[in-house]
Amino acid sequence: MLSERMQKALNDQIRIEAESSQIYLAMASWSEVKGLEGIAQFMYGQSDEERMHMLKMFKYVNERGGKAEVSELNKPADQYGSIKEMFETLFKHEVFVSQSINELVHISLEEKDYATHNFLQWYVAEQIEEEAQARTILDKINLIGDDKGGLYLFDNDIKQLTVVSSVAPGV
Ligand code: OFO
Repeated sequence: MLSERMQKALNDQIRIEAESSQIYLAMASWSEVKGLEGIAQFMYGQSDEERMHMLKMFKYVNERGGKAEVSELNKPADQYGSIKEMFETLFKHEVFVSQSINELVHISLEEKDYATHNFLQWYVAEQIEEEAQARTILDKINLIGDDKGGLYLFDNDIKQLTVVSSVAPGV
C-alpha cells in the first residue's frame, strides 16, 4: 500500500511525464512545419515515450492500492528561435526530470517503500540514457553551426536515433 506522501509524489511525477509528452509533441509540430522531417519524427517518438513513462507509473500507482490522477497540464512553448534553442530546452527539461526522479527515490527511502524504490530504478536508468542522448545531439548541433548542408544531413541522421530501446515491458 502506498503512503499518502508517496502517492502524491508519484502523481506529481505522472503529471510531469504527461507534460513532457506535450512538450515534445509541440516540438514535433514546430519541426514538421519547418520541413525538418527527421527531427519531427524524433520528437514524435520522444512524445510517445513520455506517454509510456506516464502510463507505466499510472498503472503502478493503481496496482499498489493508490489512485492515479489525471491532472491539468501546462501548455508547452510552441515557438523556438532555432533548432539549437529547441534541443537546449529539451536537454534542460531532461535534467529537470532527472532531479524530480531523484527526489522521488529519496522520498521512497524516507517512506521505507522498497517496492517503489525498486520500481523507480527503471526511471533512474532511463534518465541517464535520455540525458546522454540529448547531450550527444547538442554536441552535433554545435559542430554543425550554421552549415545548411550539415543541417540537412543531421535531419536525416536523427531518424536513426528514434529510440525503441527503452520501451517498458508490460505497458
Ligand atoms: Fe520521462 O523521461 Fe524524459 O522526461
